[in-house]
Amino acid sequence: MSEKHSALVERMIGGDRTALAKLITIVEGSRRDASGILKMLGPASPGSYALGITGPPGGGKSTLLNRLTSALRGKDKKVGIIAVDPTSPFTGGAVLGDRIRMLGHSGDSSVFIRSLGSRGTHGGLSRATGDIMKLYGAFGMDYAVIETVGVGQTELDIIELADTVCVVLVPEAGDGIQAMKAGLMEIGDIFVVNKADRQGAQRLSVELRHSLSLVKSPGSWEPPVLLTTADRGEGTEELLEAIEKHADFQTNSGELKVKRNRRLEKEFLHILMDTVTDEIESSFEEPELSEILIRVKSGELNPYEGADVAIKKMFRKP
Ligand SMILES: Nc1nc2c(ncn2[C@@H]2O[C@H](COP(=O)(O)OP(=O)(O)OP(=O)(O)O)[C@@H](O)[C@H]2O)c(=O)[nH]1
Ligand SMILES: [Mg+2]
Repeated sequence: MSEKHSALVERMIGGDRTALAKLITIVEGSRRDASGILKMLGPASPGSYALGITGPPGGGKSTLLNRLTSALRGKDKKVGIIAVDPTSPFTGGAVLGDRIRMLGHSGDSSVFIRSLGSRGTHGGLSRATGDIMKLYGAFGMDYAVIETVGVGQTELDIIELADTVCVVLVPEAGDGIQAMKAGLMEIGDIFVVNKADRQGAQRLSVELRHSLSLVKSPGSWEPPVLLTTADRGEGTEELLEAIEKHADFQTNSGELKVKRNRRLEKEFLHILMDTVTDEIESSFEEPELSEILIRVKSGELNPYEGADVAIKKMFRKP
């Protein structure tokens, strides 16, 4: 089996999109298989620049991303997209196809789009998203873009994988307040008021600038607030410029390196804990340990005591 995986990895690195698609499916479906495949990619390479697009549902994130993708393609950049919908039980094309609105790029071999729902992502959506981003990096994508609806903890965990986070809001009643409640003000590097063709866009942008000015600190990045009308493509170039500016700022200040190093540390600890959990589960197949389990189950052994004994046996501690 790993033979087959290594052949797929080789083909994927050589630019084969079908191999990339297959690897994504495998990585999404099983943490163990993902581990085997990602080990083949070697040490963490710089990979793709990770961009996160988040905000309330229906704000025009996908429409904006579609435009942004065209702008990036205009600069000959390769783009890998992951549309994450934690509330959707579906994965794959048919249902989410509509959400992504990327039909304009379907024939472009330098754009790859994947949808992720809660079903089928063994080991968590955030794990799967991070692993797919690594595949995009190995495939040679310049940008790996994550689109997610910014509402809950799962989404916040996912958006932490991004080097630059764009928060997309719309001039609808309470959107600014919602953003603050959902913790979006803290995570945004760039704020976009989309649907600028609608009333209240200017007012929302002023409100946002005001709240951002209150938390400003000298020497740090000052998140810009941009106006866009995504369905007409207005404001896309300015958005791309802001993204590039933020990337440069972080590179020059050293923040990007710090952010990525921290992410690697967190990922490593997660992997380590998952691996230990797997080890523990499989070690109960050994008679010595299953006996401890039986004694705990029957009430003969206190669970805390049982855990101490089990750990000692598992890790061969004296
Ligand atoms: N009036 C107006 N409508 C827009 C604009 N941008 C997007 N829309 C429309 O808003 C609707 C939602 O757009 P999407 O791009 O699907 O929004 P989304 O944020 O990706 O939605 P979810 O992924 O479902 O959360 C669509 O009908 C778009 O055509 C805009 O600038 N102005
Ligand atoms: Mg969308």
